[in-house]
Amino acid sequence: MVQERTLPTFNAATVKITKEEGLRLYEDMTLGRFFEDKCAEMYYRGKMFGFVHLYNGQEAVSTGIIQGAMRPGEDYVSSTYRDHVHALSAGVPAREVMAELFGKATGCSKGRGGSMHMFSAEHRLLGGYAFVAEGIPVASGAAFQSKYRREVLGDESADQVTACFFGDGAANNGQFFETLNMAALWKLPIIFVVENNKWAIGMAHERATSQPEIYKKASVFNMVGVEVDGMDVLAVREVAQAAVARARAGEGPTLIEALTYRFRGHSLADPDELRSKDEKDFWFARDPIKKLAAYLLEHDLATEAELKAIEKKIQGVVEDAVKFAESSPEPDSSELYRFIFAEDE
Ligand SMILES: Cc1ncc(C[n+]2csc(CCOP(=O)(O)OP(=O)(O)O)c2C)c(N)n1
Ligand SMILES: [Mg+2]
Repeated sequence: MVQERTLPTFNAATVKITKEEGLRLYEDMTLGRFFEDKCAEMYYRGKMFGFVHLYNGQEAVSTGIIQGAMRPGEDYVSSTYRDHVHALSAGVPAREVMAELFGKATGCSKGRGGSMHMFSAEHRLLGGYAFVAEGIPVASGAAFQSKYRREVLGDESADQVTACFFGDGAANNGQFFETLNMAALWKLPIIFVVENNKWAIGMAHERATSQPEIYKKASVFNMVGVEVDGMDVLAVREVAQAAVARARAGEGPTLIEALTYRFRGHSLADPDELRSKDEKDFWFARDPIKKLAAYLLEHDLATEAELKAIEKKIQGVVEDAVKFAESSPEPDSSELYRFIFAEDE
């Protein structure tokens, strides 16, 4: 049997959630999963180019943080190259994410970004960043401007919180340490979310870091650090709500380490031969979508028929996104130099 780090316990009996919110979380996670299963199909059919990194298995993190604790579209989100599902949770329409993956002009980054560079000013998605840890200082800049506008310029409406997602591998990069120091010093309204999926491509987390419990690194910055079972959307939602409340109250950042696992290889080009069957089985048995479904059924917050109806609806959303992407135009070559610099409206 593999030695897995003990997942923190969570008392689901204390959860307060309405039926409406429970179903919303279920819908968001289902969208993430179905959307990406379709991405794999489209990639292998040659519809997408470049590297495509899927998020299957990690959905409870995106949904629990963004949909469970933030104000999607008002608060800021920054991501990595594994960004499709963060974009969907932040409210970017599935059509625009799929069209971006197809490199079409109707994509959220106008077909210029592709899989690793989802962006939407409208949805306050600060971008997917392909350089490991690159989003950490960018997200902190967004958090800084909220604080500056509120406290220095007196704009009471500038109470946005920023969620900054990155991986275990990124937590060994210098930008992590420099930025967490400043964010704590300046009490920025930000939550740093490390999605510890145990691997950085083929590098096992334990082989790359002196302190594998990443949340403990927060203490040296006088920052709150918490670990959470990243396969349990309700547990993620709870720690995220506390972190967002702290950030909005001006009490500074939190480092959340979500223990999770990607169900597929690093990218769709990865044959995924390094990870053991035992390890995969351990995590497959903790599928976050099945876990939420069981909770909702057990607590009379949903019926089988309601969950099936959501799945059917989402299948339709994903099919529609593919049709939209396929029938959308390529970016026009006359516009090759557009969108490099900001334009006057
Ligand atoms: C600065 C930098 N160094 C190296 C790479 C190559 N690279 C791409 S993904 C990756 C692994 C990152 O792993 P992690 O942060 O755990 O994220 P995950 O892929 O597990 O979501 C590396 C080293 C890169 N993109 N950027
Ligand atoms: Mg990783």
